[in-house]
Amino acid sequence: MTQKNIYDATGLVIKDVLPAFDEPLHVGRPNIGDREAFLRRVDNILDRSWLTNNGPLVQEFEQRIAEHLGVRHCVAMCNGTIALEIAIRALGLEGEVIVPSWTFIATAHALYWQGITPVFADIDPSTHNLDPDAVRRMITPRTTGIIGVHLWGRPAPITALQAIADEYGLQLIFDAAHAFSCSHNSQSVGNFGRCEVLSFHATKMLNAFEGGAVVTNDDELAETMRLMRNFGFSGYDNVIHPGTNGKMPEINAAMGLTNLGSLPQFVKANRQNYHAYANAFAGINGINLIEYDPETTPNYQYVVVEVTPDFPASRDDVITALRNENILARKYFWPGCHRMKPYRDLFPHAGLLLPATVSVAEKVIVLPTGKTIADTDIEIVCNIIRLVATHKT
Ligand code: T4K
Repeated sequence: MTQKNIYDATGLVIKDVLPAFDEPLHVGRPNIGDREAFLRRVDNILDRSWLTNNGPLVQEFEQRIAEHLGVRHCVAMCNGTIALEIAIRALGLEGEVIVPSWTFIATAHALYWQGITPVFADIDPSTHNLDPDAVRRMITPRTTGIIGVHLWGRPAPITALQAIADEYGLQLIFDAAHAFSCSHNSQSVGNFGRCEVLSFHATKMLNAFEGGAVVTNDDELAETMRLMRNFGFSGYDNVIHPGTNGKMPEINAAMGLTNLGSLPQFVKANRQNYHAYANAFAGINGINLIEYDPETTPNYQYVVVEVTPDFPASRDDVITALRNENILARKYFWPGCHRMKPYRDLFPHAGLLLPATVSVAEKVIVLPTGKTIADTDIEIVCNIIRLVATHKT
C-alpha cells in the first residue's frame, strides 16, 4: 500500500493521511476454492475427452446443487440469463410480466428478448424487493406472470406474491441470482414459486466462471427445460420440442463443484466482513447498512449501504472519493431498468409509478467483500467515508 490523497467530487484534496490500494479493490471479486481440486477435475475432463453435452461433472453438479437446496431438480445452464429465458418460455409466459425495475438488467431483458413486455412494479424501500401492493396495481388482462427477485440475497415477499399469483391465476417465478444458499423461514431459496433461477457468474456466491440453473420441484417443468436447453433433442436424431443451446460445459461444472466444496468458508468470510462493516459504520450518521430479517439466512454476498440525507455529502461524492483511492464501489442497479434506453423508450413515464425505486437508486452503494477483503481494507473504506463526511461539514 502507498500513501494517497483523499479527493472530493470536484477533485479537491481533502487530506493525505490514509494508506491507499495499489491494486483496485473490486466489488464482485470471485471467490475461488481449492485450486488443486479444480485442476484435478480439469485433468479428468481432458482424459475423458467429454467436454460438454450433459457430461458427468454437470450431472454431479446438478445433483449436488439439488441436494444442497433440498429441491427435486436442478437443470444447469450456461448462464443465469439463458436460464431465465428458458424458464419463462417453458412456463408459456406471454403478454406482460411484472418485474421490479430495481434489479440487474437481465431480469427485464430475459422477457423483452422473447417479445414479452416487462412491466415494472415499485419496491418496498425498506427491503429493496417488490412491494406486493404495487404488483397488484400493475396487473392487467394481459398479465401472465410475476418474477420476484431476491435482491441482495434478501428473499422477496414470497407468501404475499404467491397469494397474488393464486388470486389472479398468474405464474410466479423467482430470480434467485443473488440468493444461492439463502433461506426463508428455514426453507431454502429454490423451493418457491413454479421455479427459481440461479446464476453462477464469476461475481456470484457460487461461481462456475459463468453458469446458471433453474431449480424446481415440478417434474414436468424440469423435463421440458432439459429438452429446451439441448435444442429439444430426445436421444439421437429426434427433436421433440423447440429449443436452444443452454448447456453448461464440463469446465464450468468443475469450477462450480470445486467452489461448492468451499462454500462454508466463502459465506463465513462474507459474514465476518458484513459485521466488520456494520461495526465501522455504527458511528457514521447517514450511512445505513442494509440489514437482514431475522427469519432469513443470508449469504452476505453483497454489502449494500444507503447514503441518506443525514450524511453531509451525496452518494456520488462518496463513490468518487472511494474511486480516487482505488476502491471501485458500485451504484448497482442505478438508474433502474426503467431508465435504461430500451425500457425508457418503451415507458418514458414509468418513473412516476416507481417513486421508491427512483429514491433507492439515488442512495445505494455496493462495497467490496469476499474472501480477498481483509478487516484492514474495511477499516480504510470506512475511514475514507468518514473523512468525506468531515470534509463536507
Ligand atoms: N438476475 C440478477 C438479479 C443478476 O444480478 C444477474 C447477474 C442475472 C440475473 C443474470 O445472471 P448471468 O447471466 O450473469 O449468470 C455483473 C455480472 O456480469 C452479472 O452476472 C451480475 N448479475 C451483475 C450483478 O454483475 P457487471 O456489469 O457488474 O460486471 P463487471 O464486469 O463490471 O464485474 C463486476 C466486478 O467484478 C468488477 O469490479 C470486477 C470484478 N470481477 C469481475 C469478473 C467477471 C473480477 O474481479 N473478476 C471477474 O472475473 O455485471
